[in-house]
Amino acid sequence: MSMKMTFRWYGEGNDRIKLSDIKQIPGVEGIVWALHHKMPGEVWGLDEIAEVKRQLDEYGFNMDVVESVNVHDDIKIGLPTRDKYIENYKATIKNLSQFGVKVICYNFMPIFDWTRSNLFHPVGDGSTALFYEKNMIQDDYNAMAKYILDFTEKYNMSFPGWEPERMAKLDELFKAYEGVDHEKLWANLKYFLEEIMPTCRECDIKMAIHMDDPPWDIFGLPRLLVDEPSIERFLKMVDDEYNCLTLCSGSLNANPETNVSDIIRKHCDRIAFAHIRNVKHFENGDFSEASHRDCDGDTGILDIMKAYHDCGFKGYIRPDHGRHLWSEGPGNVRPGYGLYDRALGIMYMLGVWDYLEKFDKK
Ligand SMILES: [Mn+2]
Repeated sequence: MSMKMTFRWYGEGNDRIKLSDIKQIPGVEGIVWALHHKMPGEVWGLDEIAEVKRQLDEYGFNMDVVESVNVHDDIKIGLPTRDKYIENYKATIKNLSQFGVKVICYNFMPIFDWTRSNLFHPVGDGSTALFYEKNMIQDDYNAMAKYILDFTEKYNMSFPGWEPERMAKLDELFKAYEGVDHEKLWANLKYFLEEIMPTCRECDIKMAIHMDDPPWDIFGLPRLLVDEPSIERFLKMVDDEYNCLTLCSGSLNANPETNVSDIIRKHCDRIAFAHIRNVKHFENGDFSEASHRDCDGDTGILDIMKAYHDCGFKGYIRPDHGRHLWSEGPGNVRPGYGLYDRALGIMYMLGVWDYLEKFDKK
């Protein structure tokens, strides 16, 4: 058994890409999915999950990986009400297990999910990509949130982790996180994982935490999963085979000091899910997302594929964000999640993988 290629899809009526289009990309076995209308903390119902299964079954895709079941802020803050939301999380895990789900990707970032300053930055060849301008993401969280929310409102979209209901209460949220420093957040993450691990074991579902993106504190909020030492700390803190990683090469390599392939070689047995993406760095600390081709960025896509191959990786892989190509642009594409560049990324990754399988078999 080898690694399994997947493709992220935002669901019927929420994603312009059709399952029938994804079916034509060679090698895709599964859809990385979620119930995107659910607020963090809500239980995912059996009927709702069954409906997605029906849609995916029609094309022969598995639904093994969910991204994401979002964690309620009260759990991250460590409020007494967290226990209620943790019970709900367990109920969702149990319901997902009835449909054969194997991996739940989630993150433990306070308030903001992935953060960028420009969603359609010109790459130079006519395409656009997500861009991070370091100077723009420092003090004024309202300006950054306004940029993202104006976009989602204008084009009638929602981004996971950027629910308008939550974002409307940003000042309140920041107040609630006062006093939640790195150590407090680590403790709250440990509490959450220790509570749910028995359910994960019983249901045979791996929890796979996504790295923080970008991998450093923003707006004074602590971020935990940022480099190799913090990954090591995380895995030792709850040393359980169901406590795993979604290793995101692009998130980690936003810090050019981080060597992603070294992390893969060290922790491969605990990587349940791999996000593969390339990042191009600029001297002033800005970065742009790039095509999956190794030489188009600095992340080391060839080294990453080789590391997974050498380790005999059997988990799930997906291309992470792609550029927006050809006619894709604001209004007709979900930023980072167009069809074409992610399909090209899959062909590049499978090309490398097939070559290694044939000529570099250990
Ligand atoms: Mn990712």
